[in-house]
Amino acid sequence: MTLPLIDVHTHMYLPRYMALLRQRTKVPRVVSRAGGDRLVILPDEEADTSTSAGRPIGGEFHEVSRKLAFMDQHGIAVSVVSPANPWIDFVEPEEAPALAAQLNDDLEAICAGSAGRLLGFGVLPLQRPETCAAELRRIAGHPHMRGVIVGSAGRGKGLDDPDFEPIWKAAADAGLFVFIHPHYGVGHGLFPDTGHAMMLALGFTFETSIAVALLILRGTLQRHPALKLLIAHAGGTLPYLAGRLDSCVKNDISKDFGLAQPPSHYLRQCWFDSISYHPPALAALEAFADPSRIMFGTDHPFFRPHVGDAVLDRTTWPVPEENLQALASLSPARQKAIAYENGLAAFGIALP
Ligand code: 5CU
Repeated sequence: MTLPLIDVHTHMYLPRYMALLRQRTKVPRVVSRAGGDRLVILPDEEADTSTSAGRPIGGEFHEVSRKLAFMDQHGIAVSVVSPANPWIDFVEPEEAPALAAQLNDDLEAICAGSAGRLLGFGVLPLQRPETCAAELRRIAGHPHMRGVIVGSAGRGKGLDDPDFEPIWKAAADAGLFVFIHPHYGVGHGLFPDTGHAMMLALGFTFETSIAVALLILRGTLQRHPALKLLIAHAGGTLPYLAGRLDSCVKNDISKDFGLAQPPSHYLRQCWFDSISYHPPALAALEAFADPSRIMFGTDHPFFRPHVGDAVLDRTTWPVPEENLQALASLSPARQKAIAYENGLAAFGIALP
C-alpha cells in the first residue's frame, strides 16, 4: 500500500547555525576535511577513537532543496522540520535569546517559501528559562510554526527543572507542541569503543525515557493536562516500561509523588513518533498510546545511506523504509492513521 506521508520527526541545521558550527573549535562543530565535511556533536564523540571522525555532513543537512528532494523520493507530502541536536545548548546565556529568535524567524521564512510542504518546530533559549515563555508566545504568531523542540536534558538539570514551569504553561496556553528529543545520552561511560551504535540505540532512548518519566512524576502533566508533548523515537523505552513505572511508583514506601493517577495515565496524554524499526516495538506503542497520537517520522538527515552525494537524493534511505516495513504489520486503517491522518489532525495540515 502506498501511503501519503506526514513526517513529524525530521531535522535541519539552518544556514545560520551551520555557520556557527563551522567557526567552532570545540564540539559541537563541523570540521572540513579533504574527503568532505564532518559533523561532530555528541559528548565524548571526539575523544572516543571509534567516533572521533564524527559523521559525513553535506547539503542534505542544511539545504531546503535537499529536504524537498528527500521528501519527493519517499512520498512525504509535508514535513514538520525541527532544528537538530544540540540546538543552541552551547551558546552563552546572554546570546541565546536573540539567536533563538533569529533561528525561529529563519525557519518560519523557509516554511513560508515551501508552498505548503514544510512546517516548523522552533528552539528555545533554555539557558535563560525566564525568556522562554515570551519566545513561545512570539512563535505562536508565526503561521508555520507548530511548536518547539527541547532537548531531554533541558539546561543540564532535566526537564523537571522548576524554572521551566512557565514554559509548560506557555506552550499549553498557546496550543504549541513541545517535541522532546535526546542528545547527551545516558551511560556512555559504560560503552567505550562502540561507535555511535550503543549511544543512539540505548543512550538516547533511555535519556528520553528518564526525562519524560521525571516530568510525569513531578506532576507536570497533571498540572498541565493540555500540554502537547511529542516524544521522540517511539517514546524511547516508555511504552514498554510504563507498567513497571506504575508498579514501582505505587509500591514505593519511601516516596509519595502526589499523583492522582498512575504515571501511565499522564504518559498516555503524549504524542509519539513511530520511529521503532521493529514490528514488536511498534506493537508495544500501538497497545499503549492513544491511537490518534502516533505519527510517522524519519529522523532525516541522520542515518545517511553510504552512497556518494551525486546519487543521494535518488537513493532510498533505510530509516523511512524500515519504519514503513514495521507499519505494514498493522491493519490498513492503522497504517493510514499513523502515516498521515494523525499528523494532519495534530498540526492542522491541509495537504498541498
Ligand atoms: O547520528 C546521530 O548522532 C544522531 C543524532 O545526533 N541525532 C539524531 O536525532 N539522530 C541521530
